[in-house]
Amino acid sequence: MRTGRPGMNRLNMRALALLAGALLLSGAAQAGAIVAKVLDKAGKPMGDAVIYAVPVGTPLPAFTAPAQPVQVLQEDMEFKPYVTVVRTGTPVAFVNKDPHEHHIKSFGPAKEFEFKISTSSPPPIVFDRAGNSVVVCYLHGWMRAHIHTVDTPWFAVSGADGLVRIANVPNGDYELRAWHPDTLAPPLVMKLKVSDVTPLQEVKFDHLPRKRRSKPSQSGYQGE
Ligand SMILES: [Cu+2]
Repeated sequence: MRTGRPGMNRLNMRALALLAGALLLSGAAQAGAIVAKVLDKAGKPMGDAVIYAVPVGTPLPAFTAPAQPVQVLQEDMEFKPYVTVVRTGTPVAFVNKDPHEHHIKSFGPAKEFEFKISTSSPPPIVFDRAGNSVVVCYLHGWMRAHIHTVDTPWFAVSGADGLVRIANVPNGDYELRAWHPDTLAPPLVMKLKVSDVTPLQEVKFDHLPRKRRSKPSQSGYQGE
């Protein structure tokens, strides 16, 4: 039956025109996602890498502080997460979920601080300078975390499968930078053009992940 066809076509045309209009309207704000796979020197997937995109030739969007501070927990006698990445200016709150006191100290250069934390949390700390801070606990030597501050809103940390996804990155030219806590080398830098379809990026480091110091298994810290 051909009688219904012209109507269908008109409908489709109208839908297409609406779609094209919507795309035109959003033209300036078209954004894609950056997806990367992080590998170690042996070619195996590597977690805990900070991947961030710095625009080239276009200014950074204005910073707006998040409504709530980013949290780093002390839970089960560990810092969670191990690696946190924030944009410069972001407040970070330390929250102790353990029934024990922790004595937290950070080593710069990005932000240095030291405090004891039990049931009440100290005020959030504003990470106002780009760079890395290593965070340790003086009472529990295995506890360690990294808070990595970057001057861009587009960042992510790789999972154990090595995968990273940074969503809503406006189309354009970027430097994709990659930092990992187990190397003192400066971040890797790759040029990247973000478009509607940005191919998977491979980020390969020149080191192997270090074995992390684990907490004692037979201690009374495990639960009470
Ligand atoms: Cu502790």
